[in-house]
Amino acid sequence: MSKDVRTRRNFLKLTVTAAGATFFSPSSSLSQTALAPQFPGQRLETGPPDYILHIASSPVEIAPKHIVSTIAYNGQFPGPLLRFKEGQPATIEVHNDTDTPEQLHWHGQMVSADVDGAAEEGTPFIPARGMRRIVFTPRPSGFRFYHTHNRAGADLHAGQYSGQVGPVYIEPKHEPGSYDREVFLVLKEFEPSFSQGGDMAQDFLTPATRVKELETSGESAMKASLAKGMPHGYEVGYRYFTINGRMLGHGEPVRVKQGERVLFHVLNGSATEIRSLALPGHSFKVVALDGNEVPTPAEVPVLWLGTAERISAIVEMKHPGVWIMGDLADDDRGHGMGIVVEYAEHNTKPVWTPPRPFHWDYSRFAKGDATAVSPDETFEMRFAKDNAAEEGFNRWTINGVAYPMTQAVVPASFHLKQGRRYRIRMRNASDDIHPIHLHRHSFELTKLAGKPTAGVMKDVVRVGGYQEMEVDFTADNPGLTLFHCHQQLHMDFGFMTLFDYV
Ligand SMILES: [Cu+2]
Repeated sequence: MSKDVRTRRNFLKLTVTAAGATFFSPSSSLSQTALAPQFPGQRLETGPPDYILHIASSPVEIAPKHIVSTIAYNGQFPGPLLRFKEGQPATIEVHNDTDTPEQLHWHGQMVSADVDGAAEEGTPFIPARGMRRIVFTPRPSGFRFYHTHNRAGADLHAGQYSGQVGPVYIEPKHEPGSYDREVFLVLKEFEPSFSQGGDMAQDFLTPATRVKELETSGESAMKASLAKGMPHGYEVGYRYFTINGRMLGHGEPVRVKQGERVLFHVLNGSATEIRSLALPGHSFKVVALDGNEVPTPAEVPVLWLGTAERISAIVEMKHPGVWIMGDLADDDRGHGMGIVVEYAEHNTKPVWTPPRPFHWDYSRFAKGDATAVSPDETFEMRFAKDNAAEEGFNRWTINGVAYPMTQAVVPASFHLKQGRRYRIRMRNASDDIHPIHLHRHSFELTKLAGKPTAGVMKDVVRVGGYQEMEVDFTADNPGLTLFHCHQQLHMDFGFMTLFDYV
């Protein structure tokens, strides 16, 4: 990733074409609202809301006198931490103070489609200069988040390229683990620009087994495209990198005491990037992935998170000093992706030392020796890239079909029966890593690059280039359900599909 990002940032800045933007114009979004299904069960609560959110254009000071202009929640980045109690209904008023209809998605929660915040599922838009009052019962417990679900297309000010990201913590009925305090970290880049080409380094993922057939197919499609004189499809790079909205060295340090156990809740709030995080001289005891407790908590020297992934990890503070907790990529860390961790009574210059080489393996946190329950049915999905096919952007397909760029609601491609257990067998015929997300359900990782596993529950998982992965889920939340790659450039250009209940 690091090398790639650095390369991309050095590419000539490209002018954004207006053409792409028209795919995603507010007017077309509005007309979709009219087509959205009706939800007769929708409640209109009249009491005071638990939270009020305002979506508005806001300056964000990422370093002293260094202000970026973006769209944010309540004039701050990240958006306010929203705390809920599991199973206790909550009311939220979302005011949209912009001129663009918005979608606010409750990522990782098992809510209904009318409040989930995805136009593709039929959630009504929060009208431009309007308000929507929503009611849902927060669940499951743990670290979730909220973010815009607007498509951005070629508009690098829209969708998740903006500052519309905030953490959610749903308090469980009983709090597991012992720690002294919690620290929420939101990783986020600013000032995106387009570039072309660059391979994504992915040697941090293990198992690393590639499938020859997928590789041959992906590589030959790419060669054929380049032979026709096509350029590489657009990628996005960033100028500034932040944790909790401040560049490294310009925010408040995380102040700790020797012997403290600090529970970090880390969210990758990026639109497109995979991030790493290390703290010299310390290790992370991972206790939850995507907010769900893992069967086997384990210590790791580095965290790796795809877009929208969350990791909750306890760090025992036993190495006094002043440290940089940062991304392994020197260039990204040098441009701000880090935060200072400062022990009491220490005030030296913050130190960074790279950790030993480390590979990320989800199954490290799995149930030992367990095998997953057999599914009732298996869906096959093949992911592929049509290089630069959509006005210079890569077009992405699932089983040969790109989700239409001009329309919000299309018929579902996969059909579920309530109560049944399904397996999704994902085969990635591209060289990119895809952080795959299923709305309104959690899935269990059951096979990683050919290796069986069980017990790890997530809502986003990275599928490596030319790899296979299997995840299982129970159809327990009726309604239209969106499945997509969480990389904004991929989801906007076809990498989405819908499940429905029949
Ligand atoms: Cu993707």
